[in-house]
Amino acid sequence: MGTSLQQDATVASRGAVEQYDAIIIGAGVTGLYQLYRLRQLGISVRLFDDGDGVGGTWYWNRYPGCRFDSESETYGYSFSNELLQEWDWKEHYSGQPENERYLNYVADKFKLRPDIQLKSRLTSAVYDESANRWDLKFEDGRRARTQYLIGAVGILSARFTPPFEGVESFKGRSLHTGTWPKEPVNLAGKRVAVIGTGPTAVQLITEIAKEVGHLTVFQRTPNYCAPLRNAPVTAETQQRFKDTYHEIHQRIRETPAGFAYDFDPRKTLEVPREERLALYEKLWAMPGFSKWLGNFHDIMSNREANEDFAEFVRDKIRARVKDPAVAEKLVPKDHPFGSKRVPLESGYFEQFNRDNVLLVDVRETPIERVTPKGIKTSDQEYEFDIIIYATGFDAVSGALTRIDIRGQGGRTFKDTWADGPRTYLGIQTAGFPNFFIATNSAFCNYPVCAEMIVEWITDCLRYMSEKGFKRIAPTPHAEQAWVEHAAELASHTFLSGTSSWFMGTNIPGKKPALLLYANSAPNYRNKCKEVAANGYEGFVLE
Ligand code: NA7
Repeated sequence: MGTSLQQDATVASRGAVEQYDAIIIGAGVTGLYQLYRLRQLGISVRLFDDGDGVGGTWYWNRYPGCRFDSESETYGYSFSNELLQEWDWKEHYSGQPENERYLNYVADKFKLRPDIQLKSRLTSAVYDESANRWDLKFEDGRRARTQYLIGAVGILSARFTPPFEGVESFKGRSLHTGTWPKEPVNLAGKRVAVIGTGPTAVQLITEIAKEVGHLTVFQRTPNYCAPLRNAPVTAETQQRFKDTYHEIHQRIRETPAGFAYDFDPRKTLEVPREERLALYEKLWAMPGFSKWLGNFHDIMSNREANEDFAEFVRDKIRARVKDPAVAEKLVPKDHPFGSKRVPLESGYFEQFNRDNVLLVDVRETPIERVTPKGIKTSDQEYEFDIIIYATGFDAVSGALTRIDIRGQGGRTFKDTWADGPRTYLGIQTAGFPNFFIATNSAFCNYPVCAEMIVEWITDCLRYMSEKGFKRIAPTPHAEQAWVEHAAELASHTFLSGTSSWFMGTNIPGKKPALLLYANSAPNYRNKCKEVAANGYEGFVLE
């Protein structure tokens, strides 16, 4: 494909405008695979990333304790049997250093590096309608022009620090978990604050509590944390993975959320109490998200069913925390189980039994400001050497709306998405031709749907080349129907009642909207396939 395109693709020297057929933004799981696939089309393609290494999420989030909460064997790429056979996962829930090594291994194995430009932050992308090209500007002044622009920026990459008064005034060290330094951070003996108790903080706190001098955890919302039950992968299990990858991948493509477990089809409250409890205990003893995604199917739609399991989890928390007053603060009571991402933990609650760990409930005593010495709540000033913001991300839309993207008629992407994501299939937005959003925004184990989206985009570009099309964008009608359909699905969940990154309500001023597509992954995949099979129904190809 693309010989003619390739002919006019000239990589200009620095200072001039570089020209490509396709540009990918982001060197994470999706971007690397997209690069691999597009190169197979024979077009000129360049991948740009802000970091000075590949890995995306697994490059940036190098805070202590960072690891998968997906099973390792389901997170690796499935596209290359050679890769599957070569790579040994050391733990069932692999840690960040190994995950970063894995993605570097992939970049080397498939010789992706020559087409990757690191330390390049995209600041603007403007569509030139007459030439059907995207003009890109990077922070360092670099400029590039491309026919196809692919945003593989991830759903959790735009870091969020709450706008506390005085953040800049703090004289100690401030860190965000999402931009953790490469050099080791010496926490030994230090007075450390962690703001946040989401999945990131839960991993971090468990890891650092034993090392720091004193740790103060500022909690706004307690979470239904559940045991991860990580373990090393034995040689025998490793071999089993390698021998059965075909079955593993087939299974995770069939389940609703891309994991190797499926919901129990029975209705919670129709199952006798003793039997229910036996299932809860069984799930609790199992690793990973089994207690969420292997539970009765109606825990995510029926309040009473949800409450039945939520109470089981609350008792599990109470049993682990010695001081009953601290335990009650750690017990979530104001939102249903699963309406926020369930943090998986390996000894989190026990950290609050340590003498050097203090829990501050910021609903009781709100943070008033950050001071030069530490954090001032309505109650007192706490002094720190280090403040760690484990305060999450401007999810899904943030990474794109922070770039100045302008489509047809100068329309900005930020304005277009002001009320929430506006897409068709999650992949394209009307008025932004040849701009593809290569992120998995389904409720799905990330790489499982990301691989599908990359393949869909690749097939689409191949189809366009074969048919002589130069431009693709969804019709406003197809987009509107998709937005309504996504909202309709969202209305059947109870996610909208809880503040979380799922809803965007963790970001002050962000309009509440479910940011993820609340359909099962197989339904989503089938819909994408069907659209392609019908000649990209709902898209205008020119
Ligand atoms: P999350 O899940 O968004 O958690 C952020 C945490 O920071 C959460 O406990 C928030 O409390 C807390 N937060 C945010 N703003 C404030 C303010 N202003 N004051 C006090 N506390 C605050 O991000 P994570 O990084 O933990 O996890 C994101 C995803 O990464 C996760 O779902 C996994 O998929 C991987 P809140 O709950 O909003 O009251």
